[in-house]
Amino acid sequence: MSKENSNSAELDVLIVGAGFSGLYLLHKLRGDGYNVRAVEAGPEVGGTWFWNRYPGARCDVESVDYSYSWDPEMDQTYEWTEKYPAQADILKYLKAVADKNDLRKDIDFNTRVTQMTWDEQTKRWTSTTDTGRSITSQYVMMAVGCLSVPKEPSDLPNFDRFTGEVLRTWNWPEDADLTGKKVAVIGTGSTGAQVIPALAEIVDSLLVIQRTPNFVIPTRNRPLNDGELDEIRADYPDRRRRNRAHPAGVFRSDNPKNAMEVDAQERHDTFQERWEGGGINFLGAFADLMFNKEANDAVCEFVHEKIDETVTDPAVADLLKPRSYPMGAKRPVIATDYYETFNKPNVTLADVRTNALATFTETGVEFVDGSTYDFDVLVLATGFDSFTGAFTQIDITGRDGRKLAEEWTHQGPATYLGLSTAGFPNMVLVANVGSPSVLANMITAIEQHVEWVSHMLADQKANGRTTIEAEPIAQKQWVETVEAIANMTLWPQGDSGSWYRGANIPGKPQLFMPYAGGVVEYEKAIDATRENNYSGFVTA
Ligand code: FAD
Ligand code: N01
Repeated sequence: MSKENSNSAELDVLIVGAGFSGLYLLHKLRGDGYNVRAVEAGPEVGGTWFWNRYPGARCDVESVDYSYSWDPEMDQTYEWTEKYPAQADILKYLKAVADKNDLRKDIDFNTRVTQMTWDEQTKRWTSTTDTGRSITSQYVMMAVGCLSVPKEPSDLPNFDRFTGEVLRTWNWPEDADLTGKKVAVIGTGSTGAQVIPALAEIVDSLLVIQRTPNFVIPTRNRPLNDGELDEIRADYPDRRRRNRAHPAGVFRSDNPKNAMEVDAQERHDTFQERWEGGGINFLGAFADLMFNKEANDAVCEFVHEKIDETVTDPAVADLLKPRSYPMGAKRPVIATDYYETFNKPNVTLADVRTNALATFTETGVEFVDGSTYDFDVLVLATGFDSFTGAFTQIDITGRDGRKLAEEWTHQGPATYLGLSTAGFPNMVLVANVGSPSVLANMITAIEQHVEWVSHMLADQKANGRTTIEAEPIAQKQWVETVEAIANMTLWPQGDSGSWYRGANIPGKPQLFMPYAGGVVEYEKAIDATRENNYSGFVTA
């Protein structure tokens, strides 16, 4: 049972993070009867959807699917208003979940875990926070997020010289008003492609600093029609089942045909139809788009054609065309009016591959050709230290003094089934490296993990066991499996600088981090190990 005073606590389970993962863990494990608490660095629940408040922020999974499946009552009553939810709508939903289930009383907000140490004698973790708390627990659940630590702007030349305002998309001030200002945005990934069109509507001038162009598919967001939500509600249980049965964790009407088996006209018509429909369904146009280079070349050509059709200045259109990697090797971007934005008279594209950014100045930037741009506000949409960042920023000491940050910074992350890492007993990773996570509808991936954890903890208790940890050999094989599956696809190919493999951070070890086999195969793997008395884990 728990003992607690203001500066210390003794728990069965400590959860780090109160986004989708942490909230469900808290609800589920509390319901299972454990003495459990969560700590959250931010002042509110929501994780990603609390921090990323930039104009235009929106999810690319449909709202009715980007929500928990474990509360049928909420499925029947929650009023989603748009096909794809905006950041504020998802945050509102998560606040409603927290309130309905009275989760806040077991969350310490504005509290960052800075250190975690395993004690081999007591078989418990001691976690220390930046508020001076010391929390011991038998298990720690790392619900810290794959995309929760921003990339530092240290690779921007003389960045510190700029004296204007700097805004970061991952922690956007609620009161920021850029109306009528001269603004520059660095970054044209999923975040950049959402914030750029939104800002272009209100600012005086917008300089878009692009390094690697992306394939940007139109979202085609719209309000939910009258009666549409009722139809979905009538079908919700089946809809949830279909989502769980699709490798992407969300049902997509995938075309079973291969792109190169049909003639050029059918290929084009299929791409066109999917383009008009918008969203990630575009990726289901043909079965082999991520497996066959020729098929991928065809879809790249189609998107290039769309860029030419949309962007009036041919030189700008040319710079917007990705050429150095297959579509999908970098996370495809879903956004509204992205290419159209470059026709606006107040928008200028600066491509730093053809004209490098030489230096920041006090008032803006200078490029190698000597041209300069001044602006009042710089927006950083430069991405994240993905997967490992939230782990390596905590001083985690496992058995025999092993330091997780040292191991993962030099060798890269290693896990068994994306759930556990050898040398760090009773530390569970949630929807992060080594599991489908970002290659799926993340809510499905999160629910798989939380359910598995709930069973695992019950089994440990029933078997009188106190520790569980990845076996080194099983871990090595899983890392190789994750890499091998990725290598069967076009995901790891080309010069994309993708955060999927750490290539966006200078010096970060490069290996493909998410499991690309899909949530269905993944669920079979994690269920199999459980049914096999936790094969691949050392339990005691
Ligand atoms: P997070 O939401 O990242 O929450 C982790 C929490 O842990 C954070 O609040 C953080 O403050 C906290 N934390 C981290 N370290 C510590 C520490 N040491 N101490 C205390 N607290 C800590 N996924 C999709 O499936 N579809 C989408 O359309 C989609 N859109 C996205 C858009 C953006 C802008 C971003 C950044 C991500 C998007 N994702 C999307 C991925 C998204 O991160 C997941 O879908 C999901 O929200 C992750 O939930 P989580 O709880 O695992 O992690
Ligand atoms: O980050 P990114 P993001 N000089 O890493 C550029 C999810 N998400 O925040 O490609 C110049 O993709 C960098 O250039 P390059 C989604 O999973 C989803 O946009 O490295 N440029 C790139 O253009 C997504 O994939 C939604 O050459 C520099 C950009 O910054 C993930 O979050 C919305 C630079 C970073 O792009 C991350 O997306 C938003 C430098 N020194 C996010 N450093 C949905 O709609 C970096 N860049 C679902």
